[in-house]
Amino acid sequence: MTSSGSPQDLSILAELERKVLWLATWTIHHANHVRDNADGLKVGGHQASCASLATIMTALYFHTLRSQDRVAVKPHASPNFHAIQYLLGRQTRDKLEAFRGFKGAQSYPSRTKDSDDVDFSTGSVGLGVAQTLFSSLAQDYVRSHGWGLARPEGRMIALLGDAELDEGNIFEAMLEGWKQGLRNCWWIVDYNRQSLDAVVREGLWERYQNLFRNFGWDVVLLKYGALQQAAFAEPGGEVLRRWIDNCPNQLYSALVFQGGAAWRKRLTDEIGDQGPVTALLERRNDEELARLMNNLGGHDLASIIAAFDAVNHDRPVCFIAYTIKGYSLPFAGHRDNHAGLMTPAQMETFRKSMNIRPGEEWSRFEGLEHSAAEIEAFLDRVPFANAGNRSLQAERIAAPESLAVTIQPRMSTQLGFGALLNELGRGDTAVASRIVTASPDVTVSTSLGPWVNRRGLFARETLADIFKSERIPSTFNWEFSPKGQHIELGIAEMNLFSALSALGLSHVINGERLLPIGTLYDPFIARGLDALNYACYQDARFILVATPSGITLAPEGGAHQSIAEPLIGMAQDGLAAFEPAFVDELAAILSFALDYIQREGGAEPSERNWLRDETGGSVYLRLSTRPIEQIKRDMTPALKQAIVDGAYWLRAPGPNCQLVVAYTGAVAPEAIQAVGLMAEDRRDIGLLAITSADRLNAGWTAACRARERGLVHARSHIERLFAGLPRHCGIVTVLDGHPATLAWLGAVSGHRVRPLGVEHFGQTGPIDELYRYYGIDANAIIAAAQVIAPGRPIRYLGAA
Ligand SMILES: Cc1ncc(C[n+]2csc(CCOP(=O)(O)OP(=O)(O)O)c2C)c(N)n1
Ligand SMILES: [Mg+2]
Repeated sequence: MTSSGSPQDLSILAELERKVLWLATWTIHHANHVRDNADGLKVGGHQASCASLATIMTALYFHTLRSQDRVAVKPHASPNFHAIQYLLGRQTRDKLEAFRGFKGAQSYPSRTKDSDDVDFSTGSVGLGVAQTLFSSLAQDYVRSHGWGLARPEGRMIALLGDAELDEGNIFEAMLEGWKQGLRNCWWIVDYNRQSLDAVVREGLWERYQNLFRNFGWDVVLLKYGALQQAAFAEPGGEVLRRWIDNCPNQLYSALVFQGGAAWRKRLTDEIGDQGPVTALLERRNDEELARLMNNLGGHDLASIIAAFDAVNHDRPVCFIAYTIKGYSLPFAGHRDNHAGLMTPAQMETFRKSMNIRPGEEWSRFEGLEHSAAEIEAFLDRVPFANAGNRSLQAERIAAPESLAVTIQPRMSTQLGFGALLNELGRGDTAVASRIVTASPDVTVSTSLGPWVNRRGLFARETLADIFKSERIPSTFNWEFSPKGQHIELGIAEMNLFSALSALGLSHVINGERLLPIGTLYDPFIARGLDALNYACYQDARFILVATPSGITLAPEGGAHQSIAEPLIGMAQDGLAAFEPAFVDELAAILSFALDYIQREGGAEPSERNWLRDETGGSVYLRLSTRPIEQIKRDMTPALKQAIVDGAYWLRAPGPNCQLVVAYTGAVAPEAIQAVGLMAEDRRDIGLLAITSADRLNAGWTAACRARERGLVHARSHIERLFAGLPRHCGIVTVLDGHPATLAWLGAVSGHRVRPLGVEHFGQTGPIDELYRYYGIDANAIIAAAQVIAPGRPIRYLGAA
């Protein structure tokens, strides 16, 4: 294929464009009007949004893309994507017929749920866009470390709706991209000047243009199609151009909808008395006039291809392509067209205009002027489709069975994390070389400093540490180099998650395994939560270390206290959450995590804990800055297993157990103290250390499901732990987080539970006072026990 698109190719591309539009709209129509939707719900569709991007996507996929390029497609252009894949023989008719149905082609392109080679999932607008930027940085990271150099560099491309640019995460990403020297990234804005509800403000393109240029991007405006450019060259053409440039978005949309006669009337009224332009208008009939006015840059194949072909550098480029939402469909330009569906009668007219015979709607080459052989031959030459499997793989890196760490008598889990990474950083192991850390301006305060001192900061270009060269004493070595292994991000937590999402897909995108570890303060997970959810949804693999957490961060300030995060850890699909209390537990969990994030396998649950551990996932570690007395013990394989499964008896309950105290995380000393103080007044007390409420809960519900399917012997880890507990014993649970995190424990075997935790926040102070104030100190545990496990008065109540 010639690079600029020969006339022959262009005419085939034009046919393919029509075909893409037909298949996309038909797929939506089929799901709504043909398929039997027993529940009577319209499944909806985005025919207008598809029409808006059909030309650009045709140019991109059938001409411009190379196999190594990766694309995030605007969510509601999903039918276009599936149609293109179908034409390339990579999507099945069955999946299209089941569009938006169970296991059918997905409403929004999905890496994990679609079968037709989706590079990046989309759906929550803005996130796929940022993903391409961070994927480009991830590619640079991989190549700078000398990996994957046998493969050509890919371009990371986002096709985005103009209203997506309302999402702040895009600008956060742009700023970070500028700092990191972004390359090989294209964002193509489908500038149809319509969002879901409305027509967008005037002149946005100019703000975008300035913004992008400010951040070092090239901006290419695709405003006028070839027909318009030719008309502007005619006598009077300049007047027409000026009218177009000055026409408000609302009016342009309305006239597009109304068609040729309305155009003529409006143009004649407004510029018809200005000499040669009258002749220009009169030379065209209504239909031709409408075609001319609809001929915006984003619907002109030749202009689009020429603009794409003209990029001969690796700087980031933003294309602002003027388009019409609903282009060539009956509701083109109508403000309400976002969820608009063509009626069966309109679809019938459209089918005829496409020369498609009834019953041949799905035929790949139906209604085309070129022969099937010509089209096939063309498709065979499409560069994007010609390099085999684009979903890459990478070997697993053997994770160490155990991690070395010197445990001090009193230590916090956060300090333990720093020490563990420091030890990892000291060694010359494969695992250490593949770890890449990232933090949004909290590298030092999350204890990554020692690791960074050993492994350096990453930048494509070496940058010396001036403090060091000036011999100013500093604890930290802040040197940037292409071999550095820490990515220092600005404070935007959204960017941390987008970066983890990109780094965590390196094995499939770059064919090179990375082991990403991101650190941030626990409360700020909420700031990037949608990006975290998005990263998990597309099965990116990473370890998230959140510290400090809870009210235990005490003097750090009330505004920073986190309550809901343990529940997020439980509820977030694809993320295994842990909250260890002791550093040896953390070491066990981290060595598990380094392996777990690399797993991908069958979904069969293990009979041992009923977790689907073989499928792997990402990991969230909720840590604390509170130094607590460490337990001296051997980490036996059985203990390590129990820690990873989610819980173990720190003090096993006796046969007549009246009370169990179950705790998670930094409140371990309070739980231990309370149990000690109650030992004389309640028989056989058990003390349960819970390292992962998430995994305990998941194993339990999975075992319940298994029993309901008839596997009567299925038992989860928590059911085994509770097996010997008498019915009458009470359970007091406690954690520095929302009490619901552990409240469900009572449902496992029918015990009464008093869940303690934090429900309100904001008061700053020392840990002991805050624990007392919020009711998670030893005394609160004893008071709860006194009520839930009645017996003689507990003498130390009030003494703790
Ligand atoms: C985070 C988020 N908020 C809201 C939505 C709902 N939504 C889907 S599309 C859309 C507007 C799309 O407008 P634009 O991006 O311009 O695309 P167009 O349909 O014009 O192609 C909205 C608000 C969403 N998908 N994600
Ligand atoms: Mg739009």
